[in-house]
Amino acid sequence: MFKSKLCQLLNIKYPILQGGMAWVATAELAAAVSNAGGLGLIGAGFMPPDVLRKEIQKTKTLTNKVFGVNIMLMSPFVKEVMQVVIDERVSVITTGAGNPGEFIPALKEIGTKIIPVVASVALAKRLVRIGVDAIIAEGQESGGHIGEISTMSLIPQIVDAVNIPVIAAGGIADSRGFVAALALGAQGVQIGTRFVASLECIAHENYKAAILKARDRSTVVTGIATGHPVRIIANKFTREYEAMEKRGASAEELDAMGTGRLRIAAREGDVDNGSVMMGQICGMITDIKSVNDIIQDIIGGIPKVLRGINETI
Ligand code: TUI
Repeated sequence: MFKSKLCQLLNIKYPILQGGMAWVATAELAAAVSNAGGLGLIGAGFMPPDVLRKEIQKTKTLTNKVFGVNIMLMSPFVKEVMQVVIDERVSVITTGAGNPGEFIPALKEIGTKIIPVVASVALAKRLVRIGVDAIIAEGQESGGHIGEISTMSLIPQIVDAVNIPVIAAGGIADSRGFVAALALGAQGVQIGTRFVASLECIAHENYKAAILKARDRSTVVTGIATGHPVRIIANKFTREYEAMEKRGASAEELDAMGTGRLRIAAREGDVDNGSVMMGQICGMITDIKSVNDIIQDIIGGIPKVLRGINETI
């Protein structure tokens, strides 16, 4: 059924990647997504290299399918983490929040597929020239660290600008989003928030409950002034952060205030003082189900969406 170039490139059944989300995308979620026919990824976030190595080794015990690692380029351990990925011969890496250019030659040498996340046409073009294998184009609907362009505007512009597979991310959680992404020219999708609201995801139950409770306008973007915009649920923490911004706090003070907040939310379940990252599609997510059911519901729902389109045009 899937002739997507991405399935051949990555050796996966369905062109569905799981977002490599720090503190929630562990071996359990990555293995579940890969076992269900997508591409699961460990979110390395700010993980020290030895912790990542253990997580990779754990994933290998949970699945014999391909999986990947998402590397946060703002991590202080980025160089060491890249070395772990190389040592462990991880098949695919995605990168977030920066330009992975300096690491590309070493990864290409061992055949690791490199798929950076970009939020602009300019960066996509630059990365294609230095040999990346595909591009994840992430709209500002996404959770966590984001760019400025919406998925609807970003995907077709990146598709027109590059000659490698484009994966759409931001605001996708069901068959409609999947078909829409392909209509815009993408070869596949990356899904984050929907996979956090799964049985297999180890995120704290309060975090999952916050996704189910959230509506379309529940998220805000903090950090625009510091140059690190992050989409999170509006809560006590974001109100305190905004108050500090109004008082004229420095970028360093503001960044320091945000440090460690994602772990508090995702692992300790403090959804008032923590940074509860999620995408704007959260308003549509109303149940916790297995990763396999999430993927099968998306794939199984495609014919109905296509029939609906055919009846309309
Ligand atoms: O990276 C993400 N999402 C993330 S990372 C993260 S951890 C974090 N914690 C606190 C503050 C900030 C981050 C949480 N969520 N998504 C991928 C992504 N990358 N979205 C946008 C970008 C991006 C933005 C600008 C990539 C490159 C870029 O410009 C780099 C350049 O050189 O132009």
